[in-house]
Amino acid sequence: MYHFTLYLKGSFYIYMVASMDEAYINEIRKDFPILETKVREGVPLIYLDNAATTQKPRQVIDAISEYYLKYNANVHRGIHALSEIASEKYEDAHSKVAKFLNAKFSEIVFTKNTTEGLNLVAHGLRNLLSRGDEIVVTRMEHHSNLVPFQIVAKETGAVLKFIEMEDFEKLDLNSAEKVITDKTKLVSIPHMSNVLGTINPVKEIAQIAKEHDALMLVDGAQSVPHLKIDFKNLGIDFLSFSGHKMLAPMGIGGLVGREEVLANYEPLLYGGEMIRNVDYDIATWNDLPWKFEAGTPNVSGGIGLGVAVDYLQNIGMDKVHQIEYELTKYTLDRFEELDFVKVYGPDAEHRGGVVSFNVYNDSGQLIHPHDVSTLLDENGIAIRAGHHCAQPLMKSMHIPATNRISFYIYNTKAEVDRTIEVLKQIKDIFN
Ligand code: C6P
Repeated sequence: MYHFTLYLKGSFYIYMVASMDEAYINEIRKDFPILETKVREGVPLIYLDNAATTQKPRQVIDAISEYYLKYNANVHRGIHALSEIASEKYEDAHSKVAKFLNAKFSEIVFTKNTTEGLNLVAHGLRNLLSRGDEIVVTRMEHHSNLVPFQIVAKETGAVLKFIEMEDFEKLDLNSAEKVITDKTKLVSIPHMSNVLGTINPVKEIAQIAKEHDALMLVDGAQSVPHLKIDFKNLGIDFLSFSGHKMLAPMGIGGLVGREEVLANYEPLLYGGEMIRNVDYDIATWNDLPWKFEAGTPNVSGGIGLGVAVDYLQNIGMDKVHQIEYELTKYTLDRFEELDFVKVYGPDAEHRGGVVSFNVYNDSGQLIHPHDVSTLLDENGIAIRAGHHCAQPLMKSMHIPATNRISFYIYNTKAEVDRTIEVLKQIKDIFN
């Protein structure tokens, strides 16, 4: 609760409040056995690659083990005790996610990941598009929210349009007003950029989309794990996210879809589980959400996602955001002191816990992010370096790649300090 320090007078109280939060983070860290890892002899792990995937708490790992140790069975098929327990727990997980995001049970489709959810929407869009119709995305897309729409546009003769950015920091709302028109059938934006960290004005853009009767999809890969989300209140039609970026295992995620839209939407996959009645020549579809979950689902993953949601709700999403905000603000302030580091994206108030940056030597030459991340790794520090699956954004910024630090609930300011210490050494090596 560092921000309380603003209202308290006297350094003693400031110290007390600050150390309370440190103790709180240390308690959280105890739930993540992997954080005790020594990357190599005497080198502890500093994990700052959470936008790629987060670590998993013991509670989630235990829930997955429990499923396989005690009640492994297929769901919605067997009339036997194990299948009943598995089905109940799997459905419970849908209920937990629905509550977490303020959506209805029928609106929660479990998918493999964000990418699958985005593809599901793109696939169904084929039925709604005619030649000359338009799909609108942004200039800051992850490939997963771009390539599926490139393909659909090519197949249907639709046109792909882009909301422009201002100073590579935020979306330009004037541009959104211009490119979203009555020809637009779908608008899809990232809630939070995985490169710039920018938190985008979803509600405002959804309102523009609505004025033109366009569907609104949000790529929530980087927001659902970090922000309090109210699906209903956002006024959107679809929201896609990944479990593995929010403490859950890999291979599970969700697409939230407005019930009225999902009811008439085309599934991505056909087969078992998603049907109601099948004849040799025709079939009808199951109720929501099962119409979109063809085949045997990832039952243990779904249950793990439910437990991850419990874990986050115990902390509280406001608190999650606060922890990340403090770390991000601290990092941006410390980077400001360093003349050899260039940071991309907006200030801490307008971004989530993602900080992309580049490092330059004393002659002003870029030290390639792959070299930086390799040397950080030698010191046990895991960050991501590269184009972050956003090649068009990198090209428009005229940079080959960036380094990226990304935070979650278990990171500390001491980890940021250590990273900066090593970055200074790296700069000296490249002089
Ligand atoms: N970004 C990163 O390191 P999947 O792979 O389906 O779980 O998530 C795809 C995805 C979609 N949109 C955004 C904004 C994302 O950040 C990601 C995943 C990871 O930035 C892996 S490339």
